[in-house]
Amino acid sequence: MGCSSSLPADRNSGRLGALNSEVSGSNDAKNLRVKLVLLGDSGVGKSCIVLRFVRGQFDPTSKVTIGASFLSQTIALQDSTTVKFEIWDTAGQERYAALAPLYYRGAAVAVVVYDITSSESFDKAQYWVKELQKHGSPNMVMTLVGNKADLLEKREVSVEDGMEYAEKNGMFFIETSAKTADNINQLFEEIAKRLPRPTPS
Ligand SMILES: Nc1nc2c(ncn2[C@@H]2O[C@H](COP(=O)(O)OP(=O)(O)O)[C@@H](O)[C@H]2O)c(=O)[nH]1
Ligand SMILES: [Mg+2]
Repeated sequence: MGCSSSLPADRNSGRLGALNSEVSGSNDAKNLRVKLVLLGDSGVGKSCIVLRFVRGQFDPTSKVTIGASFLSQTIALQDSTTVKFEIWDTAGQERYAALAPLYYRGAAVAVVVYDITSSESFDKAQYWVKELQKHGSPNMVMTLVGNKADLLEKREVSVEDGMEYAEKNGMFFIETSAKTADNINQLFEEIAKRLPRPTPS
């Protein structure tokens, strides 16, 4: 079981519909639009992170993601720029690694997620980082996320290990909880701040 960010309701919801509007057009210096992909082992909480960020919800009983789902969310930064994240929440890439390049091709941002209660998922995260270093776009903003930070008593991966690995690989690192909402908005705000800005002509 897990979060499903692919409910049919997405399509017709006025709020998301408005944000999804293609009228917003292309990037300018003040309004960025970026493709973001999530990668990581199955069950680490990728869909829950997206759902928490886009809808402010956590639903531990909803279904697993089938295929890939697409959601978008726009945030405003202090300098009055807006960033529209077009979020590709993948499933299947966990098992069918060969499909993954289809998802991360052209992505400006990759969020690699592991579960702090699973050292196996941390190994898997490192696999994805290497994969992205080999095949992703060279100036991709890469982020390492240790999710389920609320499950402290079950922790298998230390903050230091996460931080050290991220630092070595030039990634931004944060621990989150989709359950308690801890650091979820911060994650996306920090990504937004690190995006390369188009130079005004
Ligand atoms: N305690 C806790 N459980 C979480 C958290 N995020 C996700 N989960 C649970 O982990 C399971 C997998 O989540 P899901 O988002 O479907 O993982 P995905 O396969 O990576 O998309 C679900 O049962 C969620 O309820 C979290 O931050 N804390
Ligand atoms: Mg999922």
